Amino acid sequence: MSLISTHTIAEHATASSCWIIVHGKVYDVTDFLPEHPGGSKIILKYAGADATEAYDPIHPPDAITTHLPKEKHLGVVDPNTVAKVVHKEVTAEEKIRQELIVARPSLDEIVNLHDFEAIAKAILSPKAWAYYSSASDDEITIRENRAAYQRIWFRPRILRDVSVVDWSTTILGQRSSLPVYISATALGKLGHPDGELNLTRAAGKHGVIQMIPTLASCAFDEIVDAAVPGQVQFLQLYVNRDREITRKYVQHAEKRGVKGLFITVDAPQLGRREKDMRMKFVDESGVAKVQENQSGIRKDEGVARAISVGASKSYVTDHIECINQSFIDPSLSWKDIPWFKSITNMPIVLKGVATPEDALMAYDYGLAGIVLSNHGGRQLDTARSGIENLIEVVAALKTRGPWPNPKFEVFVDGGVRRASDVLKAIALGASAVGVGRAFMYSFCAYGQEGVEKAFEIIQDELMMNMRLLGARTIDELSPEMVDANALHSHVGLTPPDNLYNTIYQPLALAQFKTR
Ligand code: 173
Repeated sequence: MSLISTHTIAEHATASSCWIIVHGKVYDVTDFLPEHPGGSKIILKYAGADATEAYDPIHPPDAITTHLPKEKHLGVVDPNTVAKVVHKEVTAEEKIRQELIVARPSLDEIVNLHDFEAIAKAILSPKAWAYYSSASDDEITIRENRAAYQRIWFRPRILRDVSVVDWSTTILGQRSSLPVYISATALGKLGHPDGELNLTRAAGKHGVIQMIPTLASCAFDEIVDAAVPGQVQFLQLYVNRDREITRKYVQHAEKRGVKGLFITVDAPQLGRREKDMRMKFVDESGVAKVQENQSGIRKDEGVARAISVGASKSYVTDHIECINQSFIDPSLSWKDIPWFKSITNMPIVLKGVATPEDALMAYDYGLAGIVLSNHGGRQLDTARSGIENLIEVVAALKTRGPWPNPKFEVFVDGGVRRASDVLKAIALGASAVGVGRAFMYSFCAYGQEGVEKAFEIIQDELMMNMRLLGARTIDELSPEMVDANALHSHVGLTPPDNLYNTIYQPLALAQFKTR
């Protein structure tokens, strides 16, 4: 491979000749500019220069090598020409962030899952925190996801010899050390250089099941390769408009040993996440930016929308490129279900069901289960919580036959932070619950060790709560152990969730220009 000097690369910094550096390799992306799903502008920002930092969080490492024809791979950067000391202006905010990273509490001081979130909030880049923490519109649903669990009260049983308790279970027929699986969250590398691999490695050590996101920062095969023999992984699927791409992806996943397919059905269009959207008006360090009127750039799109709405090249943020075009298909419908069943033998679960009507349809279509989810409050705001929907859904499914039904499992996700939340969901009929953000924040804060610590915390809490509840196994959890009478009441006083509320970042209003 030829060595190319940074000087030569810098000469190709326009739309008529555009070279970029990614991971030390030089690419001619001139012809690719009009095809880039994120638009050409974002690439041109790095024309003639190193684009790795912008590329990494949102592209699998092999995206550029597989999409760009071989003759456009020009060579490698001549290391002798790379400036040795790169002086980057460090803002006051960035300095504080760096100091906080060093001053993180030791892992021993972490006692609950909220701690990870608080640390992630302090040390993540403003862009990453905005993207991860945001939810749609007024962010009512994201908060309701927490509040709903607190409207359920326990009815513990006593004197049951709880010296031995076992919280292991099976999920879609697969052994799991916890009644909790790692739910899919996108763009892990925004928060940690190893991205989703932190989850894979921790899950492999602890026998926890990981759901691999379609929009992972790491390549799918990288995540599967990082699993230990026998480790169970599921796949979360965004259905591409081009069904051939989806077919290949699903069949590849099955061939690589993935044990369950979770099709996201609550996102025909992405919700408006205002914290994320406002980041367009803020620079990397969190300082408000004055906006110029750049044509072709809509200013109301955040990270998630920018990379998801393939239909229009104008939906682009300044700093985020598209990973993929058209991977969300708004025409997806029940009519597609037989096709999914024809292309895979994996159990198929619909992720994002919210009503008994749809739960029964999923059942009648012969699917393996549903996730009662509102996408972590990121889609339809004021949608009810999964845990609230669980009660009606289980009642409806009981009309189809005995319950629990080994052929049809119901999962719940959204707002789970405590083992008590997990136990409430299972008592009310869920097979297991999904946890997304909390595990992601644990690796943002401490990498793989953080995720392992999160598992340990959940186990400790499970042991204590199962003993106090009088349930020795997951099977012994029953509806009589909870009082969910207040669950459907959306008014009333509940003690405030102080830990969560301390972290919760209230939505902000539009900012005046700085003079
Ligand atoms: O919730 C999300 O942010 C999400 O699912 C998503 C969708 C498209 C791109 C990135 C993330």
